[in-house]
Amino acid sequence: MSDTLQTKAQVINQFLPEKLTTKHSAEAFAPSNIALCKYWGKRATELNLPTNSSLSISLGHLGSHTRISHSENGADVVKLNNRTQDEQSSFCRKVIAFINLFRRDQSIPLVIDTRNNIPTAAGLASSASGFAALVLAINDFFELRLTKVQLSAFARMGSGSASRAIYTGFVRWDMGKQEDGMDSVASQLDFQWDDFCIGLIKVSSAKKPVDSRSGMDRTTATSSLYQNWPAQAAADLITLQKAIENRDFSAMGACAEQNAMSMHATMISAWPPLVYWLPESLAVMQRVWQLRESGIAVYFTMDAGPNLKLLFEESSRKLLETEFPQMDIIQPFKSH
Ligand code: 2P0
Repeated sequence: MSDTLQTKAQVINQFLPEKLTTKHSAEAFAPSNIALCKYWGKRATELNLPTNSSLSISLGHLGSHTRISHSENGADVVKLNNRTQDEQSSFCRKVIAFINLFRRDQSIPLVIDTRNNIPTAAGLASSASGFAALVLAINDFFELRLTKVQLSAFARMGSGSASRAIYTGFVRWDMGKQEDGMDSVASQLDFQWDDFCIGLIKVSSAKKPVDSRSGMDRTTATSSLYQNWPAQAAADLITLQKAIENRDFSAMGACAEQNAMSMHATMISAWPPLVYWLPESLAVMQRVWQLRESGIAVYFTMDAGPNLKLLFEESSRKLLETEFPQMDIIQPFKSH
């Protein structure tokens, strides 16, 4: 797997005016998303170019709000959930490094204020919605008039899954094949599924020992099962898209669950092994399998962590709320 020769700065620079103009302030929102066909592995790390296409469902009103305004004191200020972040913190450094791709050498001190409304109890990553909201706010603040394709490509350079967070509903991120990644972008599938429910079950709030970026790198470098992954993901993407088009909930759920388990199989066979599951994760999986045996259409998916996301329809909601009282329920297609 070789890295592309182009840097983020080189790719982005082609789409920027020489001298930036600025607004007084700009604000943007991007939703969090959960992959039904996972992004797992990169063919090029600098631009976060994936080895497979992926498909996600966005989480409606749950995500990140980012506001950009001029800083009065001549220095950048980065805030997260109303708290000013230390300039050495990894959050602050990531945000400033990303903004600098656009600001380049122009002295425009900024206040970048991000608020996540993802319930802390949900155990969801916020880098996808965070980078998508940031790129949308940058586009507005600097009056760049970028297209959605460009916004998705630039969000991907912050975090792969952020490419999908430019859109709502069902979103497909095509892996693309160009070296500059400008064809590795997401698009929205034109399908509503009003009864679709996602149940977030958090089994642990402990910081995970290996973050998903490192986990992905370790898996691609050391797991012999990984070689099967790109072909399986490609087949799953087709199955999922058909199931969504046909409103076939069981076909959709079964494919999403098997896709997540296959991704975890590649992690488990990495070295050193990556087992994100906790005993409580397995207990929830087993309960889901029992419920399915008894005729309830419920499936799960999991990311690089111990928490589960249940997939079900409105008709099973009451029963599942009783089974899993700790679950946060999201209906991506219902307005709140
Ligand atoms: C996904 N994950 O499709 C997959 C499933 C985790 C497991 O996207 O390195 O934070 O920033 O591109 O986007 C999490 O990985 O990785 C992720 P980077 P990212 O949702």
